[in-house]
Amino acid sequence: MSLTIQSAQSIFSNTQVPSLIPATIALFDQLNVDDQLAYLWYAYTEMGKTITPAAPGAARLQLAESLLTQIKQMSPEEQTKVMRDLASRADTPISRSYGFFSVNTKLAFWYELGELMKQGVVAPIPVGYQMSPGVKLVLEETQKLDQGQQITVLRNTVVNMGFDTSELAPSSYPKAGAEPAFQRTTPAISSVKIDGITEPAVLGYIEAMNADDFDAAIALFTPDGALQPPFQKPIVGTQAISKYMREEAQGLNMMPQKGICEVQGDGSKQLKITGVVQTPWFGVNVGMNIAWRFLINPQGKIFFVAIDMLASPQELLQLTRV
Ligand code: 45D
Repeated sequence: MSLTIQSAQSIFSNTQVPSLIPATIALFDQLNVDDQLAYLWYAYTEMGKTITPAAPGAARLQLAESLLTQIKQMSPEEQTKVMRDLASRADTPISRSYGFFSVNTKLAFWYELGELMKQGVVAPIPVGYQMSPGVKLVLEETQKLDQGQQITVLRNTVVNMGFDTSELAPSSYPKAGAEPAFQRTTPAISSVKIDGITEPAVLGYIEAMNADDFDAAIALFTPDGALQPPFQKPIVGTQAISKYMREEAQGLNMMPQKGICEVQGDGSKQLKITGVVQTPWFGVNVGMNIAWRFLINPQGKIFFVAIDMLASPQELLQLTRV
């Protein structure tokens, strides 16, 4: 019997409890564009009182530089329009360029825009803007989230901005392979120990990811293997996974804590591991509670791994099927 991605997606299906993250984003999506920008600004600055992202490296800003330079030269009205176009995913040249950015370059672009707003170089929220009840509601919902969930909401809204370029031919901007490296905030975690887990492919995966050694991580997958990031569809095939990892998995600290392993009749194994992941954007200051659900084929290769955001820290201990 061959393994399918569809059946792999449903292993340990009790992990996917309703998460407050998509619920909050759904509320956000209902706001009009000015309210969305205002919400994000308030959420971002409010969060900034306790945690602020690390300044992106110069290399990453360089990818966003030509847009930032154009925006700096605009009138405040034009600057506001650019932000509205990004939030409403309008088809404009700037919104298209942004749509081609990698996740981390989108974040770096907004980081810099935020700094320019603080300096008064770029227009802040339109003068006379009155916070609507809708914005208040989404802010209240956001306050119920832990910090790891809050930064995920911000990240995902930033990712969704800009013109949807998924149907367009790839742009030459940014250049392929130009994704700059993240500096690790802490030394790589070398020896991996996970309570209840001895599976070499899993231990090897975590070790490789903690060293940004994506070639080593990819070598653990079957050629038709898949990786499913939080709230996304599976990314299928080692080439696609490799590209994704280079763009989005650099500098992550993965700290799996415990797990369970169930051997199936055909010799494949299903494993669920819970633990904490830190992003280089916030370093050791924010931990995200997550689960990995692995399907290992009888030959010991990774056929499927899903990464899920956990709804609460209690779920770190929730390792059974029911
Ligand atoms: O003016 O095993 C606004 C994988 C607009 C790989 C803004 C993984 C208004 C495999 C936008 C607000 C990657 C899947 C300004 C594991 C405005 C694997 C600016 C998981 C100025 C474990 C906003 C990794 C800004 C995970 C600057 C779970 C916002 C990674 C910046 C999670 C927000 C990473 C930032 C997360 C958010 C990173 C920097 C959640 C970063 C979030």
